[in-house]
This record gives sequence, C-alpha cells and structure tokens, in this order.
Amino acid sequence: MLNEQTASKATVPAETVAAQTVAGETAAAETTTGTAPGPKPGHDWSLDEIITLYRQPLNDLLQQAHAVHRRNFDPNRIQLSTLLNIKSGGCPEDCAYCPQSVRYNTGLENESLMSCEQVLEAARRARDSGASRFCMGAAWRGPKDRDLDQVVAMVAGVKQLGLETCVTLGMLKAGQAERLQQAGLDYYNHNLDTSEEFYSQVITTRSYQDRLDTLQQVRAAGINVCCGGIIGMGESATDRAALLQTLANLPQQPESVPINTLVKVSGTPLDAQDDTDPLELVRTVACARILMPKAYVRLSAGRTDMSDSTQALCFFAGANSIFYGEKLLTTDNPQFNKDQSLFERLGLTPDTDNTSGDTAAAQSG
Ligand code: SAM
Ligand code: DTB
Ligand code: SF4
Repeated sequence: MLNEQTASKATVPAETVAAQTVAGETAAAETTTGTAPGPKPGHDWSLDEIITLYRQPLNDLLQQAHAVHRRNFDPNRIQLSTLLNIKSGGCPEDCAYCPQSVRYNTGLENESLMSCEQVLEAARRARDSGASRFCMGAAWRGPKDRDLDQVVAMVAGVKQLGLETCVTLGMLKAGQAERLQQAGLDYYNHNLDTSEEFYSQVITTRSYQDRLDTLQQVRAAGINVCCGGIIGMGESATDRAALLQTLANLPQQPESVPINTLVKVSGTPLDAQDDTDPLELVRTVACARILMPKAYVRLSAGRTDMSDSTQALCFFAGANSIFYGEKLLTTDNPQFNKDQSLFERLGLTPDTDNTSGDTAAAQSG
C-alpha cells in the first residue's frame, strides 16, 4: 500500500514532455518537473503510473492538471447540477456511508416515490435557479419495472423543461437502460465508490462486478455515464489511484466523474471516520482531470464543510461541475447565496448550455 505521505521529492530536473495525445486530445508541449509521467495516449494507465502522478509535488501536479483542463474546457465556467431524492430511505443495501440504508439507525424518515408533478415542480425551481442538469436519486437496490414506468415519465417531463436529465436508481436489469434512453435520459449515475480491493470493506450486498455490469448496460444503451467515488472512508491513496485507474481504463471513459467527500452521518458505520485531508481531495481531482481530460469532474458531496480555498484549488485542479442547491439527497449542500458569492469571487460563470451532446460526441473511446 502506498504510504499516505505524498509530495515525494522530485529526483529529475525540469524537462519537457513532448506533444502527446490523451484520450483523443492533442496536447501542446508542456513543461513539467519531477518524475511523474506526462500525458499519455490511450486508456491503459498502470497503477504505478497513477501513484507517481498522485504523489508528485503538489505544484507540479496542479500545473499539469490545470494545463490539461485549459486545453479541454473553459477554466472559468462551471456546470451546475441539482439533485432531488425522489424516493428516500428504506434501502435494503448495506453501503456503510449511506444514511438511506435500512440497516442503520440514522433517524431518516422513509418516503415512497414522489409524484411526477412534485418532481417537475422541483425541476422548474432548479432550472429557474440556474441549474442545467437535474439529477433524480432513488434509494433502491435497483428499480422494479413498475417503478421504472414512473421514472420514465419524470425523465420525459424534466427533459421537456429544457433541462438535461440524470438518474441514479441502483443496479439495472436487462432492458431498463433502453427504456430510460427512450424517455430522453442523458446521464445515468452509478458510482464504483472506491477501489475493488477496498470495496468489500464498504459494501457487501452487491459486488464490484455488479456495478461494472450496470455501467456497461448504460453505455450500451447510448446513455452518458456518470461514475465516480467517495474519498475519506478510510481508504489509502493507492485505493484512490486504483479507483481512478478503473474509471480511466473503461472501454469508454465516463462523461461525468463525481468526486464525493464522505459526509459523516450519525448512525452509519463510517460516522466516526477521521476527517479527510483537503489536499488529498485536491490530488484526487487533479489526477481525475489528467486521466480523463474530456470528463466533467464534479466536486460533489462534502462541500458544506469545505473551505472556499479548498474548493478554489479543486477548480484550479480541474473540477468543473458541482451540485447546486441547498440539499444533496438527504444532507445539506451550501446555500445558494454562498455558492453565488463563491462564483463571483472566483470569476466563475455557470454553464447554461446543455453539455450532453457535446461530451458524448467528444469521447474518443
Ligand atoms: N441507490 C442508488 C445507488 O446506490 O446506486 C442511488 C443513490 S446513492 C445515494 C448514489 C451515490 O451517492 C453513492 O454511490 C455514493 O457514492 C454517494 N453517497 C451516498 N451517501 C454518501 C455520503 N454519506 N457521503 C458521500 N457520498 C455519498
Ligand atoms: C453522487 O456521486 N453524489 C450524489 C449523487 N451522485 C447522487 C449523492 C451524494 C449524497 C450525499 C449524502 C446524502 O445527501 O444523502
Ligand atoms: Fe441504497 Fe444507494 Fe444508499 Fe447503497 S448508496 S444504501 S444502494 S441508497
């Protein structure tokens, strides 16, 4: 396991990494320092390469990540997604971080699936507040076909409001992704959460392969993939590197990569975890940006307890999307005015354009 100590000393003087191609991007010549590998072609990152990238001196990592970011995105624009928990609590799964598992006593009220009208009302509010994507989450192991009938109607309705649509419903059975695609679904969120090695310490009721299978079904149905993980669950830096390796080496990289910081909810098995070093988050975001240059990297759960400076560093490192709105699924997210003030102070402009068509087309496989 990689020692948590990062920023190992650079043993090689400044050198130029020649123009190379990363996941379809044509890279300009970059000046970088240290021993970390520069941009490389294809999707065959080894774990050692990613660990070297992750551990290099922070200034070198940030410089490299920001250069990749600038080549692929306007660095001063940010994509805003709003979340709605359309079915809250009572989930049979045992994800150790999750306040919605029926196995943990978190005081959360279980609620049945919201009506389509309630969902559309929330979507209108999100659109009017400036969000461009509306993400609906359900505390299910996976949707039953009769549940899916209702979600299909919600997706179609939200799409008609001019918003991009995203759902996260758990594992999908054969044919379900196609139904969602036909309803106009743009993104399906399904996280790997952590490395395959660490996974069994967090979840036992579904396997890593189950998750990869659902991602494959989503991809095969022509829906954009939103897939990322959580940091701060007691995993090592090697686990974070391994998660990024799995994501970056998928046959087609995800269009959207949420990086969540654990929200410690009282009553869950992970409620007493040590706080995450914010610089480990920054390193994770920077590596995600370098490995998946075309993806929207979302600074997801955990922003309520994050300083403005940490968020600013994450945006510099390549994060270009957030959840916007005062609630995530069951926990708090920053207040609207706090985020608006942050955007102003950082000179960030919310993306109003829908991105789904562009990103799907931009992926090189
Ligand atoms: N039930 C579905 C599933 O698990 O796929 C969808 C909803 S689930 C809540 C979506 C994701 O939210 C999880 O995979 C996890 O990455 C993230 N998440 C849940 N609880 C969290 C917490 N306490 N802190 C950070 N991220 C969390
Ligand atoms: C994702 O990666 N993070 C979001 C979304 N996808 C569904 C969920 C965060 C949940 C945080 C805990 C809660 O609010 O319940
Ligand atoms: Fe259920 Fe999803 Fe929470 Fe796991 S993360 S317990 S599957 S709602």
